Amino acid sequence: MGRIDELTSWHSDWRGLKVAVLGLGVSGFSVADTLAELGCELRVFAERADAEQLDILDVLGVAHFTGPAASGLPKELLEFKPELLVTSPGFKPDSEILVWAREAGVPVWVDIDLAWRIRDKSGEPAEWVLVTGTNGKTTTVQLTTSILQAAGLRAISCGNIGTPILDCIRDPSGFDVLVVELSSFQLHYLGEVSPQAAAVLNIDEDHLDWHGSFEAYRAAKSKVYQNTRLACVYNVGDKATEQMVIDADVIEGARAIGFTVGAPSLSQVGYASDILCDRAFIEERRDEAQELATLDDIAEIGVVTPHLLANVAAAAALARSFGIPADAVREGIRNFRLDRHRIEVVEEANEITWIDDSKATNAHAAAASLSSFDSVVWLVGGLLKGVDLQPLISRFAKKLRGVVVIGRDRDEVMAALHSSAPSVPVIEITTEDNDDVMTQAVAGAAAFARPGDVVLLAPAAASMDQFKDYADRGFRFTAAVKALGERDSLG
Ligand code: UMA
Repeated sequence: MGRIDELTSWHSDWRGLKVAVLGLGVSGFSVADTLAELGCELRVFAERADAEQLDILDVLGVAHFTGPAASGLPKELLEFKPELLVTSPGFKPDSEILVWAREAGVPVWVDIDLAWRIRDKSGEPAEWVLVTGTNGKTTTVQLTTSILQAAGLRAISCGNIGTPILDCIRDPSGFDVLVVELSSFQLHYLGEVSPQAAAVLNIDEDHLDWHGSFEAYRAAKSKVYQNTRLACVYNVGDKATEQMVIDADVIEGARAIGFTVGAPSLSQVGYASDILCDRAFIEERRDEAQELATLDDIAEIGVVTPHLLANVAAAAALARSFGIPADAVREGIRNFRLDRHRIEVVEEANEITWIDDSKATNAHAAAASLSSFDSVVWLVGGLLKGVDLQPLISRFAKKLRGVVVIGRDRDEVMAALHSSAPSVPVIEITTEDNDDVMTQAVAGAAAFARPGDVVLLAPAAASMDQFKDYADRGFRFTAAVKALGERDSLG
C-alpha cells in the first residue's frame, strides 16, 4: 500500500507530502489552505490568481507559480516531483499537466476527494448527499438542505453551488449532513466516496467542449451513484438516469428511488393530483401513499413550473432517505426561496410578463423554461459551448412571437433559427459595446411583445463573452427592463 492510500483521515500523517495544486480559484485556494494546515509541502500553479490570495499563500509559506510560469508543463512542477496532484475542476483532462500526471502515474484528486478523506476532522463525520444533473442541481440541493434543516438536522449546501466543500469540513461546529452539488467536471476526476443518497436529476448535452463527447459527459455524471449506501434517486421521466442506477456499483441494501411529476408508482415520490406524496419510504407503500405537501405549499417558492415540481420531488426523496417526518418536508418547502435569475418575474406591465432566467446556460435549461409558457419573446445567445441549438429551436418554434439574439456565437444561433424557425421574426444585436447589449436587446423584445406574452431571457448559453457571469447578465436585463418601464410611463 502506498503512502497516499494510508491518508484516510484528518489525523493521518500528511506532513511533508509533496502536493501540486492546480488552479487558484474558489476550490484551488481551499485545497491549498487545507493542505498547508495538514503540513504538506505545496506548489500551486495557476494561470490567473487574485493578488489577495497570493498574499495569503505567502503568509502560509506556500510557493506559487502564476501566469506564463503555470502554463504548459512548468519545469518547477517536474523538478518538484509531486506525489499527488489536486486539480481545480476547470482544468481539462487533456491539459498538458494532467496528461503528464496520468503518464507519470501521479494520482489526481479534486477537492471532493480530499474532503472525503478528512471528513472526520470535527468528530463524527457528516453524512453526504450528492446531487448532479444537467439542470436543477442548485435548487434541488438547497431544497434538500432546507428540508433537512426543518427536521432539526445541521445540514449545509456546498460544492459546485459555490461554497467549497473543504470550508464545511473545516467548520469547527461540524454538520450532520453535507448536501453536495457536483459538476460533471468534479465527477470526472472523483475517486471513491460513499454517500448515503445520490441523485442524477436529468441528463442532456452540456460542456461537450470540456468532456469531448456526450458519452464522456454521461460517464462522468453516472459516477455519482457509485458506493451509495441507502438511496439512488433517479428521474422516472429520464430513462438514462434510471439506467445509470442499474449499472452502478452500490453498497448492498441501497434502493433505487424514482421521482416524478406524475403519479408515483411503488418506490417513487411524485404527485397524485395536487399532492406531493411518498410511496418509497413508508411501510405500507404497496397500497398507500403518504402526503408530504400540496401545490399550494410549493407555490410559496415561486412560479410553479414542471421542473420546479421535479426538483421538489427529488429533494423530498433525498431527504426522506434520512427518515425525517412528512411535516418537515412541508415546512422545508415553505421556508425555501429560489435564487435570483431562475425564472424570476422582474416586471409585469401592459399584460406582458418579463422573466429573468439567466441561469438557463444550456439548451436543456432553456427548454424547461420555454415549455412553461405559451407565447414567448425569447432572448437567446452567448457562448454555446459546442452545443447545436437546432433541436431546441425546432421544438419551440411554434410558441415564439419573436427572437432577440445576443452573444459571441450569434452566427450559429442565426443559422439554426433560419433553418428551424424560418417564419419567426428575429433581431440580431450586433453592438460591440457590452454595456449596451441588454438595453438594445430589451428594446428589441419590447417591439415584438404583445399582451399575454412572456419576454423570456433564457439564453441557452454561457455568459462570459459579454457579461461577468450569469448573475451580471440577469441584473443587466432587469435594469434594462426597469429603465424601459420608467421611460414608457414618462412618455
Ligand atoms: N485555471 C487555470 N487553467 C485552466 C483552468 C483554470 O490556470 O485551464 C486556474 C485559474 O487560476 C483560475 C482557477 O483555475 O483562477 C479557476 O478554477 P476553476 O475554473 O476550476 O474554478 P473555481 O474557482 O475553483 O470554482 C470551481 C467551480 N468552477 C468550475 O468548475 C469551472 C465552481 O462552479 C464551484 O462553485 C467552485 O469550484 C467550488 O466548488 C462554478 C461553475 O461554473 C459555479 N461550474 C460549472 C457549472 O455549474 O456549469 C461546472
